[in-house]
Amino acid sequence: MKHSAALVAAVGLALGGTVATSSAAFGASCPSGQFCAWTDADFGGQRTNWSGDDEDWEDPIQDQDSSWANHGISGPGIKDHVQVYENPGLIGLGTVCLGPGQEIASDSWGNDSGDSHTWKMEC
Ligand SMILES: [Ca+2]
Repeated sequence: MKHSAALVAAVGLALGGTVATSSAAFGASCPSGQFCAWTDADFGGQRTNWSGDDEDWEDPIQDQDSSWANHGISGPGIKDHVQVYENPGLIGLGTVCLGPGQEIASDSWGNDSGDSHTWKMEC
C-alpha cells in the first residue's frame, strides 16, 4: 500500500508539473477568452476578468488597475485587441491597449487609471 500511495503522489506531482508548464506559456493567470486586470503590478493583488466590454468598471479594479493581460480569442474578423480608457463610457484618453496574447506587468501611464474597456480590431 505504501508503494501505491507513493506512486499516486508521484503521478500527482507529474500532472501538477505539466499544468504549471503549460500555463507558463502565459506569464499571467487569466482564463482563456478573457481580458484580465489586476490591482497590483506583476499580475498581483485582486484580479477582475471580462469576456466582453465593460463601460463602467467597479471596485476593486476601478482606477486601481496596475497590470493587464489579453487572453482573448484571436482570429480573422475577431475583435481581439483591448483598449482601456481613463473614464467610464469608453471616453477620455486611452490608457493601455493590448494586442492578442499581450500581457503588461506594469505601465506608468496606465497605472490606476482605468474606468472602462472595449474589444476592438486593432490598437
Ligand atoms: Ca493599483
